[in-house]
Amino acid sequence: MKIFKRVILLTLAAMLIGGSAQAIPIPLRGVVEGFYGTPWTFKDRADIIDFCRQNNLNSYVYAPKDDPYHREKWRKSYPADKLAEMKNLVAVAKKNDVRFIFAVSPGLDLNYKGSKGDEDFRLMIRKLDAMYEIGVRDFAIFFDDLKDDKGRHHEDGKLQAEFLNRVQKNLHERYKDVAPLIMVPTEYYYEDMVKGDGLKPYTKNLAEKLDPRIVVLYTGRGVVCDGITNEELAEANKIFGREVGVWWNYPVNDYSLTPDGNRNVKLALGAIEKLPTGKITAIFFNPMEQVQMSKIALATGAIYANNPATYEAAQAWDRVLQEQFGSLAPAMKIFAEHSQHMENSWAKVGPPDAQEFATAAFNLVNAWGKKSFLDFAPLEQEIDKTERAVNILLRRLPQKYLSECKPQLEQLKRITKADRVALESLKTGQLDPQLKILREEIAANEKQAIISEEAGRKFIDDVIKLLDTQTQGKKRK
Ligand code: LOG
Repeated sequence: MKIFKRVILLTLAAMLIGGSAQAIPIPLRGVVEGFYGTPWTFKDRADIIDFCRQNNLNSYVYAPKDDPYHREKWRKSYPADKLAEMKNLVAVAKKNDVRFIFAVSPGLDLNYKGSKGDEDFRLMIRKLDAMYEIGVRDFAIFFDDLKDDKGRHHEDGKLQAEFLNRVQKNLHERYKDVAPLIMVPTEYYYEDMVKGDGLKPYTKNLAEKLDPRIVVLYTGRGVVCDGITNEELAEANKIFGREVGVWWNYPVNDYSLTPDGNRNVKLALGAIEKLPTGKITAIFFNPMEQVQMSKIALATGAIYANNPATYEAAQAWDRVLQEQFGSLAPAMKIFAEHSQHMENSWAKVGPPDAQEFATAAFNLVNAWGKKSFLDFAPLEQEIDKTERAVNILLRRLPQKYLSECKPQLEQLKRITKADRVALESLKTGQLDPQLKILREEIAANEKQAIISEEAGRKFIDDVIKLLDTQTQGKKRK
């Protein structure tokens, strides 16, 4: 009995020590409205700020690329109506205990030298002062995306640093309650900072001259990349001589383009993953124009940012889907599984889409190639499951979500319909002529929605290829 008691006590003690290891949240954590495309409305922003509070995120960065007053016409003051909306938003942020970080991107035409330089400095201060007056206490200046058509930029790291130092000094001399300035360099991802064994001159000069109190944000190895390791973060810290913050480009989808220029055609509905488990000073997640759909990834990001060391992407994803979609969570998970991975020639992030579906399809195609036993059941189940989920969501998802994801749901519906025809074609060994028509319909609709490229869509293409070559083979005989 005594021994038994001791075992229980020891177990309890171990649980207390091990299980309650103190969470260490990232000090600055939140959302950066930093995407290209239609900026969010003030209602969207108030909603996201409320979402931040609920999820223990403490910052919202105002940096919509296509707000002219943020970038192209940065010198201009906000008109009275916009300023009034901004003031309301700042008050909402304050009420929610969320820092409202106001950012300007002056790099397109900022002058650094001479009287023009002095004038631009004055205009920048005027711009920030107007924000101070409506209650903003956090400021950021961004210099990203200043490359020309040839992929070159003409920025001088020393001049940029001097400009930022001067802004920081001016603000801090006049105001006692302003937070350290935040900046994004022109070379903001690792592969753009280095050449051969050394740093490129811009980064070297910027790092050397920049006031050590100014917070630098970087995006990782690339602009949109498949994670950041602790070592990579340490390397960036070393380069800049300070603890850098992370600007994380997921779930942003402004680079998901169709040839005719439509944006945001694929939704990023996966969990945040592969981020550093050690100490980070700041992290901001760049969302999609689709504000409600962004909340899946953002809420997992919040779980991450509140305790990076213990974060488990799959577990966080389940929890978030349950919290946000309740009884629709199982259907939503199936849909989201088909829409996580973002990839193009320069970007790669997010878990692979619908892995079980893709594996079932791969096994079948593979078995066909090897002329071995064809087990149709696993893929048939995946198709059934997906089709059911899509139908449930199209019928029952509240309008605020449906208005953001209906094209993608309908596209997944087209894909699963074609998958079923493809599966039947494999069963009979004959290519159903319907399949190519369905495939063309899918292609035509990719102007609005892209989903499941390497899972559902790939199976259609694989089957067309398999059965086409077979018929051609027959013809040749
Ligand atoms: C932009 C950002 C954009 C994102 C994804 C940074 C620092 N800047 O290529 O505004 O939403 O990539 O397209 C960016 O990431 N530049």
